[in-house]
Formats: sequence, structure tokens, C-alpha cells
Amino acid sequence: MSELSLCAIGLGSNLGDSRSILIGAIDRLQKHPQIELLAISSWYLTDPIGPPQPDYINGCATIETSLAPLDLLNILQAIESEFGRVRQEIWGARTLDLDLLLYDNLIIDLPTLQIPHPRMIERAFVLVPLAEIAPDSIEPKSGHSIATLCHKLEYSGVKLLQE
Ligand code: ROI
Repeated sequence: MSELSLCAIGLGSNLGDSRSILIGAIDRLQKHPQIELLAISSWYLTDPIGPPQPDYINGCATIETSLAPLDLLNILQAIESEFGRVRQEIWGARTLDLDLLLYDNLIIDLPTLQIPHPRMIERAFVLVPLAEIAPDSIEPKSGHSIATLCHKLEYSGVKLLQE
């Protein structure tokens, strides 16, 4: 039996039918044979960080997987492409963004993959949904829990998405 790792994934979209795209992405994760979905946060309507662009819908998921970090990254990027993500502007609008936030308590610094996600601790649109499903997880660079990091942030731009 292979070892399982516990990971957190951030999801975001601000182009197209964002809610359906995000639900579709969760469905793709759920159907992968080496991924077990543990929890999905609520969806949040969030003010865009970066240049002027439409509001985002953001959420987070926790998974258990036997995939190695780079293999999981490849799968996330394949799902992004499937939903029409074209990597253009770094800070521009996108149909689907899937960020690998945490992978066990690993710190990985590769050109193609940094874990924990380098900007997660300053982003309320990541920490508010993640604190809902994994408040006691530790961000390994700071050594602080997600709940603690979240409380330090100004999160007025992150609101529960109404049905
Ligand atoms: N802003 C919000 N609110 N949500 C995102 O997912 C998001 N993603 C991005 C940038 C452009 C930084 N801004 C964002 O990549």
C-alpha cells in the first residue's frame, strides 16, 4: 500500500460561469483514482487582488493522495486546461485557477512548484475558506496554524457566496 499525503488546494475563477466551473473542477478531482476528497469549503465571493477585473469565486479543498507533488501539480494544470485556462497575464482574470497550497508539512522550492504557496499567508481569499475546513493545519514556513494566520488578516473583501 502506498503512503498517503494530506494536501490543500485553492480554487478560484472570475471568468465564465465560475460557479459551474469550480464545481466541475471538484468533480474532476473527486473522480481521480489517486485522489480522495476529504472536505470542500463554502464558496466565497472575493474582491479581486491585482489589476481591476471581475470579482472572484474562491474556495478550498483538502485531499488525500498517493500522487507525488509534481504529479499532483500536473493533474491540477491538466484540469485548469480542460476548463479553458490559458496562462496569459500573471495577475489577469482566469476561468480556473487551482493552487497546490500545502502538501503534508513539506517545504518545496522548485522553479515550477513552491509549497507552501508563497503568497497564501497574505491572501484572505485563500485563508478564509481554508480556515473553514483545516483551521489546525500548519503553514510550515511560518509555523502558524491556518486559523491563526487568518485572524491576522483583513478579510472584509471575502464574503460567503449566497445560493
Ligand atoms: N484575487 C482574488 N480575489 N481571488 C483569486 O483567486 C485571485 N487570483 C489571482 C490574483 C490575480 C492574484 N487575484 C485574485 O491570481
